[in-house]
Amino acid sequence: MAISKFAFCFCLSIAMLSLYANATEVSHDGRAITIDGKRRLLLSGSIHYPRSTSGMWPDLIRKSKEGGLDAIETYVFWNVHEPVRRQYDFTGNLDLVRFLKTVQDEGLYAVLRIGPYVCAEWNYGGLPVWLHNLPGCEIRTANDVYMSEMKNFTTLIVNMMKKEKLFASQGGPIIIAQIENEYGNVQSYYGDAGKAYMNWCSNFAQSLDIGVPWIMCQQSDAPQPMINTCNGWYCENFKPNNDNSPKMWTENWTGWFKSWGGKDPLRTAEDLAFSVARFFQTGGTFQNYYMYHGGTNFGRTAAAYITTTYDYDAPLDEYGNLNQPKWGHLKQLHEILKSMEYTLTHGNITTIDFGNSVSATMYATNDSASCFFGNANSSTDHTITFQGNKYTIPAWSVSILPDCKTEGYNTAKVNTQTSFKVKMMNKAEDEPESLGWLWRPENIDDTRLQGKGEVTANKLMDQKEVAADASDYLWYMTSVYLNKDDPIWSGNMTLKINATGFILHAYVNGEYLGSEWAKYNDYNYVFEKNVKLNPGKNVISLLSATVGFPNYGGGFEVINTGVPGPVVLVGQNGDEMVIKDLSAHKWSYEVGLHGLKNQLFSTDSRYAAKWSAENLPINRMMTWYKTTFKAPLGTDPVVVDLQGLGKGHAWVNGNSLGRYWPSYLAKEDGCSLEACDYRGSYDNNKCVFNCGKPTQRWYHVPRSFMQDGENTLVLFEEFGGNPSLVNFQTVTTGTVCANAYEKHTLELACQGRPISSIKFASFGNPQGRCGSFEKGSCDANNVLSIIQNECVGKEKCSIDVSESKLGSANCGASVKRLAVEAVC
Ligand SMILES: *[C@@H]1O[C@H](CO)[C@@H](O)[C@H](O)[C@H]1NC(C)=O
Ligand SMILES: *[C@@H]1O[C@H](CO)[C@@H](O)[C@H](O)[C@H]1NC(C)=O
Ligand SMILES: *[C@@H]1O[C@H](CO)[C@@H](O)[C@H](O)[C@H]1NC(C)=O
Ligand SMILES: *[C@@H]1O[C@H](CO)[C@@H](O)[C@H](O)[C@H]1NC(C)=O
Ligand SMILES: *[C@@H]1O[C@H](CO)[C@@H](O)[C@H](O)[C@H]1NC(C)=O
Ligand SMILES: *[C@@H]1O[C@H](CO)[C@@H](O)[C@H](O)[C@H]1NC(C)=O
Ligand SMILES: CC(=O)N[C@H]1CO[C@H](CO)[C@@H](O)[C@@H]1O
Repeated sequence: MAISKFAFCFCLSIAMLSLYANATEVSHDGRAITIDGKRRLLLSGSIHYPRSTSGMWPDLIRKSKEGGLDAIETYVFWNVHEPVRRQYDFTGNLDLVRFLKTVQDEGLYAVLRIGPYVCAEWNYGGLPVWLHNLPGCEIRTANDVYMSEMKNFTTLIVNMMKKEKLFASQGGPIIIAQIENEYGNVQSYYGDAGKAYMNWCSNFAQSLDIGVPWIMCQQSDAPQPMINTCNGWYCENFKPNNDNSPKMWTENWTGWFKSWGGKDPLRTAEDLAFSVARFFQTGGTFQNYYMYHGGTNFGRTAAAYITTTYDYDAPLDEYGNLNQPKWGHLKQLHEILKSMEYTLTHGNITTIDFGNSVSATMYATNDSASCFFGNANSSTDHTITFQGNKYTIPAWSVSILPDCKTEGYNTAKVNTQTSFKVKMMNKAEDEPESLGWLWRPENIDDTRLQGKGEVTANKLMDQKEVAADASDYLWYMTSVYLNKDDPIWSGNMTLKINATGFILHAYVNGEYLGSEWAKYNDYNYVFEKNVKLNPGKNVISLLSATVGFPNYGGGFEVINTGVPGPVVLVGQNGDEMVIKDLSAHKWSYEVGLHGLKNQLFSTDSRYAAKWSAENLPINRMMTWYKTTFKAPLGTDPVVVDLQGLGKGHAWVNGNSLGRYWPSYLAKEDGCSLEACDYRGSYDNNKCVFNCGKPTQRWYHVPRSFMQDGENTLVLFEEFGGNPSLVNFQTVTTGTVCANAYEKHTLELACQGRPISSIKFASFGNPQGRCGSFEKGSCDANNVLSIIQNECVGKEKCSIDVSESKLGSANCGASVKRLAVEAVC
């Protein structure tokens, strides 16, 4: 059966191919992906289209191409495309077809990871929450309801791609597609049904007949012809499960994401380049950066406790600027790897092990040879003798010798400038020093605090079930009648609530009682507070607020959310503790907030006029604020500084900037930037910074959200805060530092602005790091004035690093370098 099915598909793809004049034939052998019969070494980078705006796409893709990428990889985000079952949205930054056409227009290939489970620190892993509420549905396993929905959406996407001729087999950019995602990591949780589901995914994908190879990442048992691929910080030891599958790395984590309360990640350019070079040293031929541009979690797209910024310390920063030196150091690596494409995809591979984690790998064809010298020793530089010559390989680095004689690149020797960004005001003319604010209370007093909702049930319900993720907010409301004879009565009682996942605000009889919340990866918590109740009726109103749903792990889809309970009153009767369980009381539910339903954030809200400038409140919970502003001058990216606010949501001209939470400080300890050593294995706790500061203070306002003249910023402040310090800033390059070794070229650029001065320049063995450079024991005399003459007043300059240009440094035989710090 299976054989005849494959034969059938094969005929169809040939038929399909012949229909398209520009069709590209994509296939593979055990060595590499082949394009029109030619083995290719492919460098790819992830850019998720909903994490930027369509206006940013051409620039992001151009910078990716300039950085040496061949392909852009993206997931497809089901929950934003089908927010309500069978109601679709492919507009604005959800216009997948336009994104892929932009990739094609820039001359790059695309890798489409349809999933449609995508993980990605994306709300609910990209699955629509309504799936959870379909009767009989079990997610990501052999379940007919789920498989039918997954099939429906995946088919829709594939048909859309085919209609627009976007597969390479039709002349389009898509060379590879992915079904499911990292399922191998959780398959055992689903038992035999997991295995059956995985096989079903494979057969289903094949049946879609797209004419390009399918991959399954982190799926060591992927059946042929699916190619199993690797995700991780390092993939040098990965082996595909079939001799006919090339060694492919679908996610090389360029940095890490950030959670509320978490610190800022830094993965050094040296270590990232090392991991890439190791992968190609050990036979890899396809490599994808996760992320190449991370971007922003606009709206409510972030997964549980993930920040609104998704910068990821990627080669392009959140706003689309070059993250230097990472971008440039990788660009140079890509150029040298590309120059070796033929030998790396055809040559015989010979590896010599020198011990102490040092090895040399030669790729040899009949008429050329290329070499990698790898030193995976995290502490010691090593010198090897290879074909009669001596080579020193710094610890935790790879040297690349395209001709096996001359070092063309070493991953630890960064010859690219480091840029430090600064934030500037750039206020438009007549913009006042500080913004003027209007406000409105969120309307809860005569409704929610009275316990009035639209749905009732005699139980506590899961937030997914009641709200289906239509809003962050869900009210849980109940009444409790007490008289003074009640055994619990003591005038001193405790309200105790088991809650999970989110934030809980509790009100009793119209009075605010307190709040409590979960933490990233630590979802269960108990709210416990003394409460004074009245004889007679008492109203308890609980507001549960999501900060995104979990996205990862076996069973993430069924994790309880909201207030699963129990909700109890604990009282004292003499010495006896009395517990009154309210969990099975009649609970009344209301999804969302009045201000959200009435779109107070929208410029044409019918409440637009009903704001007040009087008695502007500070530190008041459940408060709406509004102001107008002019966009900062220039074209640099814009951020809004929300310092002083608590937690909530922000909009500019009705466009969501995402959730904000500047009052959530990153943990105090564990920062180690000063001691950051690129050597040794990276993980997300290494080299972190921003300890004790707001997890996220600045929020991206894409230029396309703003217009000339007046713009409106609306904030919904849930916790209470002070908007008086809020202001708009532009992000621009402030300081650049560069280092280049002798025989290289040092390049400095201020991103479109002139270099205003040179703070430091030394040729010899300068010490320290950017911002605190010092001269070493040897140094050429006139370097500062040479660099000043060449660079000041120019947007960029380049200097050949040699004694003939810079003068003798008197360092003897040791390797010399030029270090410069310039102010933009
Ligand atoms: C998806 O399901 C709807 C019915 O809900 C059906 O009309 C449609 O044809 C299905 N789409 C595909 C591609 O199967
Ligand atoms: C690193 O090199 C040192 C010095 O040669 C050696 O003692 C050590 O065992 C090496 N470590 C590894 C992991 O190879
Ligand atoms: C090398 O030469 C041999 C003999 O001429 C030939 O069979 C082989 O295909 C060549 N290999 C490569 C990689 O060019
Ligand atoms: C590659 O290896 C094959 C098989 O070991 C050998 O026959 C061939 O000569 C080698 N070619 C080169 C260029 O080393
Ligand atoms: C109420 O009870 C709690 C603990 O049960 C106790 O700590 C607190 O002091 C009591 N308050 C009053 C006013 O009795
Ligand atoms: C409520 O939370 C407490 C503290 O984590 C825990 O001991 C208790 O078992 C929870 N109750 C239920 C029913 O989950
Ligand atoms: C899929 C995968 O390799 N996941 C790894 C990602 O990195 C974390 C942290 O280093 C590991 O724990 C995971 O196993």
